[in-house]
Amino acid sequence: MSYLARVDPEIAEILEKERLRQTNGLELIASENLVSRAVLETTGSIMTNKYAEGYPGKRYYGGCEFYDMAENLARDRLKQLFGAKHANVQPHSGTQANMAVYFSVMEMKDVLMSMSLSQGGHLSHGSPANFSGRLFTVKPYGVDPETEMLDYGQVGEIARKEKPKLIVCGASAYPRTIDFKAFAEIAESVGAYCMADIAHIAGMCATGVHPSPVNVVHFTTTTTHKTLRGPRGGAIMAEPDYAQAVDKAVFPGMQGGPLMHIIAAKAVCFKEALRPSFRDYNRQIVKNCRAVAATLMENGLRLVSGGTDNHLLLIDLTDLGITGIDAENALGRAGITVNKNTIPRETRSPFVTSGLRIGTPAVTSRGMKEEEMRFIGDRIARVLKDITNTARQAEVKAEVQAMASKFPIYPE
Ligand code: DSN
Repeated sequence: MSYLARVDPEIAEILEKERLRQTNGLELIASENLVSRAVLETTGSIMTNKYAEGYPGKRYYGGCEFYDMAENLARDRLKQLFGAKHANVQPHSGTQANMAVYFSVMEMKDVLMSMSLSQGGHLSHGSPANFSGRLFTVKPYGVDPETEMLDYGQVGEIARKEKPKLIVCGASAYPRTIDFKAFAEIAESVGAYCMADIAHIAGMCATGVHPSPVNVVHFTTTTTHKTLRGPRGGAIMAEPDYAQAVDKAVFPGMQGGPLMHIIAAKAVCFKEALRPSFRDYNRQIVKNCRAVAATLMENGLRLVSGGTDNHLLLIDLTDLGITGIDAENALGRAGITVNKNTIPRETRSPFVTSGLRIGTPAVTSRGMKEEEMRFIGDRIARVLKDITNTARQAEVKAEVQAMASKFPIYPE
């Protein structure tokens, strides 16, 4: 830090402000987490200095011998973690992992079937605003309007009608268990490829806390920075028949030089995820999310689908008469970071929304348990029920800071 402070005091000051924000507040964004010191150290290491286009043993630059060792470790550990037969750790992000799978087996205009963004899917699953929606013919499925859960019978019907080339399963705002076997069977019955995007639930899939799609579907994509607690990035696991196509789609198809400091940090993350304690950690994420959910419901708030099976929950703000954007801002003033989110049967734009998404990976990484989750659920309800009360928001912010200070992000 002393170098940075001397070279660029403005950025040093921003980093310090952000350190304080993370330390004093509660990060409840479902897709975020806090990396270990070892991952942080590797991410900021000299491994950032080199180009390594290509793959281990087949690079387009000299001097890659240690980069090869790091990438091989990352690939082997990812395979071990999920029991996968082939792994590619080069995608810079989850979206790029998805893009590589699409390009490995699809042509432009082919039919892509996926969960629509407004019902819990992801931008890269075919949103018209994203490359995936512009290049492919997208046929969406959603959740059942009554249960707000996936209806596999309905997914099968859409698949039989639309005859997709690829079915995507996986979501970024779905609080329930996903039946990957059901998706694989539907895909098989219509001769489609099946890809599971487990970006949100990868840590749970790796540890058996959620069923894993690896070796069930043809392709599994993920990010490494959510429940896996690694650096920001993506990865792909594929059945051996598609290994070469996937590797070619990533490089040279879609990316140039891999981010080797990130790949080395992915290797560290996978090693940490192979420890038995990582299963306990993922179990605690779910227990914590259930505790927040129970507290919110006891306070009269409605949750989409009536609860959660995983690391996230969605609050339907309709009955409170407030919008997602106003709720996000009010909680932000109270030191609680969340994001507005569309909910099933949404009537508002994605910039306004009628819902809030809340997740427990980051607070669980700080060592918080059910007692703290009840505190969090209670304070969220207090703020949301009187959203214009800025004095209450200030009061909650002080309480949040006092509670958070007992759970340092990087204890000495
Ligand atoms: N943007 C991420 C999320 O918040 O779910 C997914 O990539």
